[in-house]
Amino acid sequence: MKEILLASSNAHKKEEISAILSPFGIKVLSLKDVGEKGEVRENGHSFKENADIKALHYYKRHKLPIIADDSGIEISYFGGYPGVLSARFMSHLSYREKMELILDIMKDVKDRKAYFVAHISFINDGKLYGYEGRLEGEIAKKIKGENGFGYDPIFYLIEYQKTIAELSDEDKNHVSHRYLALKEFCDDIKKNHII
Ligand code: ITT
Repeated sequence: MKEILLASSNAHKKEEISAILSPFGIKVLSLKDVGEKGEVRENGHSFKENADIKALHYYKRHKLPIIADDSGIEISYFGGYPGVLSARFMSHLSYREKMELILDIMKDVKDRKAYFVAHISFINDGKLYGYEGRLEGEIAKKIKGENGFGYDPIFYLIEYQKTIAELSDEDKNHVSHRYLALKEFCDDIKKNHII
């Protein structure tokens, strides 16, 4: 098994990324496994910049192959907001309250288009690689479902007629923005042996 350190303190990301990468013979280590607390200032202006910041930070300290994920939700009606600020937007509110606020603001809005975006940065042997996944959906009318994390209960997939939080973990990991980015990463491993 090849080992990669995940530069993230989000346990949900760890679960999803491990499930997607384990069939490729990759074991994902968490920051806890290497005694890290996971505090990095994410002051980039794009998903790529923030994923690079996280990956480089831990590469300097551990010299292991590092993978980092920076992701978020872009809502068309808000001009793409909260985007890179998805984790920090309205941080005094719980996710449930944030979602209620969004649904309330958008209750009569017709343009409900939204995107989940994930940028995966990978560093090995001093080389930096990047992969991006983008999933189109709609902001649901109601909060629905218990699975997943973050904004999954309001992200509606027309193809499934369900929110992502109503999908099984397995189904989410076959369609998500994170899966789409990691698929490119796995293709690169197969073609170019980057690990
Ligand atoms: P790390 O930086 O430590 O990886 P984080 O949760 O702070 O953890 P981000 O800065 O990348 O990660 O913020 C991502 C936020 O975007 C996340 O907290 C959710 O609010 C949202 N998000 C990203 N992917 C999501 C997904 O698959 N489902 C629901 N919400 C998601």
